[in-house]
Amino acid sequence: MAHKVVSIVLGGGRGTRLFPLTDQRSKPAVPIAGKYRLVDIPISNCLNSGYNKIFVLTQYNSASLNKHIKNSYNFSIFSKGFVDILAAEQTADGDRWFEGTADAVRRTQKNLHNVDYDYVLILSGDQLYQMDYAALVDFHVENGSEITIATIPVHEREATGFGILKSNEDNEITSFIEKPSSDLLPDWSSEVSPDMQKKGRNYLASMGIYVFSKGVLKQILADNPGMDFGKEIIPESIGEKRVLSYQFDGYWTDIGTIASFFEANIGLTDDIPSFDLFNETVFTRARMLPPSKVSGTTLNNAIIADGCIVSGDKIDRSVIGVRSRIGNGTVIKSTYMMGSDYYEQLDEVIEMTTSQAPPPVGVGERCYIENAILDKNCRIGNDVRIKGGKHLVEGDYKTHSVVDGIVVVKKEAVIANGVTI
Ligand code: ADQ
Ligand code: ADP
Repeated sequence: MAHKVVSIVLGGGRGTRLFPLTDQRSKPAVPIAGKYRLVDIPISNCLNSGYNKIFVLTQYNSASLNKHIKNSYNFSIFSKGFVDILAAEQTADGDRWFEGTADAVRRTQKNLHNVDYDYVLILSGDQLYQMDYAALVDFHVENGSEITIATIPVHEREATGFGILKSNEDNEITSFIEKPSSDLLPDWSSEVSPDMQKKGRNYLASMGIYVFSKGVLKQILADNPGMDFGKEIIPESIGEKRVLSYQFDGYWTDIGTIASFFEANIGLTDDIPSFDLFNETVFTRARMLPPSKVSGTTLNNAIIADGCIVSGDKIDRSVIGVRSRIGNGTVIKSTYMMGSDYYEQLDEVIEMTTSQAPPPVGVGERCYIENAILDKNCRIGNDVRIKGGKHLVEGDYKTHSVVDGIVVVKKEAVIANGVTI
């Protein structure tokens, strides 16, 4: 049976861990996989699960996010579906920012009044996975749960970054600790399947995906002043409410840091990728772009989005985003190039390459680029060499940042001919 569900996507706090990608845009608007935005992942999971009443909560609204949502998600008036953005700065009761995930939901609850629902599905905006939420909600209803947390076994080395829990044989969660320090970890391992045990995934982590029954969420948010689900609301509900664990065994990864974001994007180019873009539809804006044109380039595990003009020498284990232009003789390895928002006309490009003007949008001729993320609309001249790695000094520079050895060239950055990073 289809249950009445409203989905709330936690679109992002300050997004500092993804800096500089979040310097000029809100986290949900960060481009992934060459043609999508982060927010398309949870929204697509909702739509593929049959849930089309969706709020996206974000700390600050950006023209880019609004435009994306408005142009991507149009529902027929008969479906009553919507994707609405609720930004912290627009709330009437003061201009206080959302102070945490529970605070964000608490302060947007009034927007739910006009929606017909029995269950609230709360989702994170910075994870890459495909999941049928309808199975999760069915589990919640069939087991008489009040709060259900989607969980996944994780390895010890990751466990300190998650909420870790223990459950009994009826899937009831008996204890929960948010991001335990490593000295506490030994007490928190669980019995997991032999397959997971073999992989060393002995800790049951919260995926930050919650189902609440309507009245339960209302009551908790009224009675518990906690600002965060992970720090206060969830641990304090254990023993008070019926809180169940719904174990997920598919691929799931957190993409809230530059390193994990980079890995997730490059991982898409694997022969057998963990996240399969060819499986369920990931929805996004339908752009009417021409097919990509490639000349003289050796392509190896390359994902090339629409509207690109590529004449480089070699592209290896890389994702090349919409409208990318890559010049003759250029080599690109283990790089996520996000692409551009617009084209320059051919005569403009010729003018730019023959004058002292900044280089045209895209990557010029004879460049070597490795271990990098190139944000949208950057202009990289000819003979530029960018090679990320541990040898580089971490930090934030004018045109780029170095984070975990990955060079992140900033949006709209101009890198002149011959520069080496
Ligand atoms: P974290 O991801 O560290 O842990 P948090 O920083 O609260 O928790 O973020 C959860 C999601 O909400 C993220 O998508 C974030 O961008 C977003 N978010 C944070 N503050 C927000 C705000 N004020 N307004 C809107 N969105 C906001 C959580 C749980 C852990 C669990 C992991 C799984 O607390 O228990 O293990 O998720 O990734
Ligand atoms: P991002 O994708 O990096 O978040 P935005 O979406 O905020 O960036 O801005 C990109 C938008 O700018 C695109 O939707 C595009 O339509 C628009 N745009 C169109 N023409 C130009 C131009 N000449 N220069 C810059 N932006 C342009």
